[in-house]
Amino acid sequence: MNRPAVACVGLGGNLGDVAATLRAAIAALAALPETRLLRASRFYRTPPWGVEAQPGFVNAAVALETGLAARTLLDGLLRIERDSGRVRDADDRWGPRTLDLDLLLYGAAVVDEPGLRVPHPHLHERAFALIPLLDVLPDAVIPGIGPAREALAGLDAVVIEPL
Ligand code: PH2
Ligand code: MG
Ligand code: MG
Repeated sequence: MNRPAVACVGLGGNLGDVAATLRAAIAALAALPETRLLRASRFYRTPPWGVEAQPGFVNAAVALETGLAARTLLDGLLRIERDSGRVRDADDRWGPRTLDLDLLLYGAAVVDEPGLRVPHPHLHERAFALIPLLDVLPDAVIPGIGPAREALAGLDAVVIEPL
């Protein structure tokens, strides 16, 4: 086992029974090898970001302690998305989806490889990701950016409330 890292995963979706999908996804994340669920955030109703003409989302985040390398963890996230019925080819970028799992943070690591960018490149500009992240890691720091709390304070106010 590698030295464990604290990783944060953002969860979201806007098709189907999203709360049930997110609960099942959190159980699947907790069942990944070498991985322990540290905390799960509340579930939030969030306005669509990026492409606005689509249904509202439910978003959440978890903190995991994991011995998996970032790439192996990402493979696990993609497998859980597929198992939930997500068909990536049918998705538009930023369009509607049943389940989206994004690796937001992997300890203090900065990774920029094909298919794997950590911290998530849009994390600091998305209240729907920062608010659940702060539930699970109130002192989260985004490498190269700064405290997550400060990133959130710099964003336009949007209405994001727990379910
Ligand atoms: N995900 C997107 C695009 N827009 N908006 C909200 N509110 N929540 C999301 O999870 C989301 C989004 C692409 O992954
Ligand atoms: Mg996403
Ligand atoms: Mg994604």
